[in-house]
Formats: sequence, structure tokens, C-alpha cells
Amino acid sequence: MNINIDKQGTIVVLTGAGISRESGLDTFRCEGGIWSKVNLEDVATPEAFQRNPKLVQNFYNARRAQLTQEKPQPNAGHLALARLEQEWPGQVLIVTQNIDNLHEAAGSQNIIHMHGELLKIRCNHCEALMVWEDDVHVDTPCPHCGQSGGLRPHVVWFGEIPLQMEEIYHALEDADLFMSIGTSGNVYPAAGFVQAAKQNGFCHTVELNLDPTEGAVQFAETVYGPASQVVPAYVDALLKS
Ligand code: BJW
Repeated sequence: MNINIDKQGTIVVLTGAGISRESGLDTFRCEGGIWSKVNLEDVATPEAFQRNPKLVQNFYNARRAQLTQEKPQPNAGHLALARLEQEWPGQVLIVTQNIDNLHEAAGSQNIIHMHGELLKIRCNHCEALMVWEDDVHVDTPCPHCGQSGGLRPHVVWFGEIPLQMEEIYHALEDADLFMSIGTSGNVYPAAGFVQAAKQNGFCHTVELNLDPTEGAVQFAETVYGPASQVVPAYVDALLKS
């Protein structure tokens, strides 16, 4: 790997479920993944939540409990990205589609959770946003406004606008390096970030994944293997470049 990036340059890293797989969390679209066990239309749309809030709350309660009880640990891929942020002289921004907390647990600080966070909930009545580690039920009252029936997971469902989009596109405009790690590139707008990054004419783009994705041809460089191996190796090469 011979990577030639301006040492003061900005690095934008997009991560997806693949980076957390070796920490024991399921991906969505791999064999045996979340969407092979539940129908996304039943749990990941605002309409699903309106139709059957109990089913949706239970889906997220189970995934939240996995984080709080099994306490999955960041793997070498997450840790390498935290090291990159610490040691790279320029700016490093992690834009994650993941709702887990493994980048934070690894020590990364400059993180955007574009699809929300599992350990937060918000109230549709008073718009309060709260850190939350327990189960949520349909009749759980909001600790802020006291009303029941308004609490929902702080996640972005299909048809909703992902979070902090302006900040993300602003970072992509300036990016010298765009890394896409462990994401299938099936879901927009994240799937379009590689094109947005290339618009500035100088951004180097790399896909790091277990296998080539459908969008692999859009990247200048591709590296395949488990995130716990390829990410640390790529970060080492970057820091030595
Ligand atoms: C490894 C590995 C290892 C495995 N090491 N790698 C038609 C055309 C275009 C767009 C649309 C359309 N119809 C509708 C849309 C829009 C829609 C969309 O994209 N739909 C597509 C299905 C077509 N998007 C939306 O609705 C979004 N909102 C939106 O567009 O608003 C409009 C707007 C945008 C911007 C500005 C203004 C307006 C919202 C999308 C919400 C996504 N929500 C979910 C669930 C919620 C959170 C949760 O419950 O966790 O987010 S869906 C799910 O997919 C989750 C993920 O974040 C997301 C992406 O999945 P990811 O991370 O890529 O996982 P996988 O499983 O797909 O891939 C894993 C990868 O890892 C694989 O490649 C493996 O090879 C790899 N891997 N092991 C390295 N060890």
C-alpha cells in the first residue's frame, strides 16, 4: 500500500455494520443478517411504528439489551480508527451508519451517527432526547413531559432524513481521503457519499470490506478482508506514509 495523502488533509470515514460484525453484532444483509430474520417494512419505517409500536419497540429493546447486557467490545478495526484520529495531523471524521456505541468505546471522538443511536430515545410529544439503557414500552411515560405513547428509538428509519447531513456533505467537500468500511452501499444517502467526495477532484477513495460491493468500481482503491485486519493495516500504512 503506497498512500499519498496530504498529512494535514481531511479524512472522512464511513462505517457500516461490517465493522461491528467481529464484535458480535449482526449485519443487515449478510447471510443470517437482521433482514433475514425480520421484515424491514415491519420494524424500520415510521409506518411500521404507527401500525405496531409494540413490535418495533421490542425489536429495538432486544438490540439495546444486547449492547447493555452482552457488552460487545470494539474490535481492532474500531481501535485503529480511534488511533488514526489521535495520530493523524489533519482532521478525521467518522460518519457511521451504525447505531451501536463501539466507535465511542474505542476512543473515537469526532463521530456522526447519521442513522441515530440505540442508547438514546426521544419523545414525539416534547422532542426531548435522552440517554436510555432500559426497555421502552408503548405506555412508558416520558421523564420530561410525563406523557405516554410518545417515546421512540432515536434511529433513522426508511423515509426519514438522516442526521447532520449538512455537516457530512461539508466534510465530504473538503475530504482528501474517503474510506468506506464494512458497508454494502445499499442504502442512500450514504451510498452516494463516494460520488460526493470525488466531486472536489482531489479526494482519494477506498473501499475496505470483506467482499467487493456492487459499488466497488466507484472507488480508486479497494482492499478486501475482515475489518479487524484490513483497517489496522490501512491505518498503519497511512500513518507511515
Ligand atoms: C464486513 C465484515 C467484516 C461483513 N469486515 N466487512 C430508491 C433509490 C434510491 C434511494 C431510495 C429509493 N427508495 C428509497 C430510497 C431511500 C432509502 C434507501 O436508500 N432505500 C434503499 C433500500 C434503496 N433511504 C432512506 O430512506 C434514508 N433516508 C433518505 O433517503 O432520506 C431522504 C434524504 C436524504 C438526505 C437528505 C435529504 C433527504 C434513510 C435510511 C435509513 C436506514 N435505516 C437502517 C435501519 C435503522 C437503524 C437500525 O435499526 O440499525 O439503517 S436500514 C440499515 O441499513 C441500517 C444501516 O445503517 C443501513 C446500511 O446497512 P450497512 O451498514 O451497509 O449493512 P449491510 O448489512 O447492508 O452491509 C454489511 C457489509 O459489511 C457488507 O458489505 C459485508 O460484506 C460487510 N462485512 N462482515 C468487513 N468482518
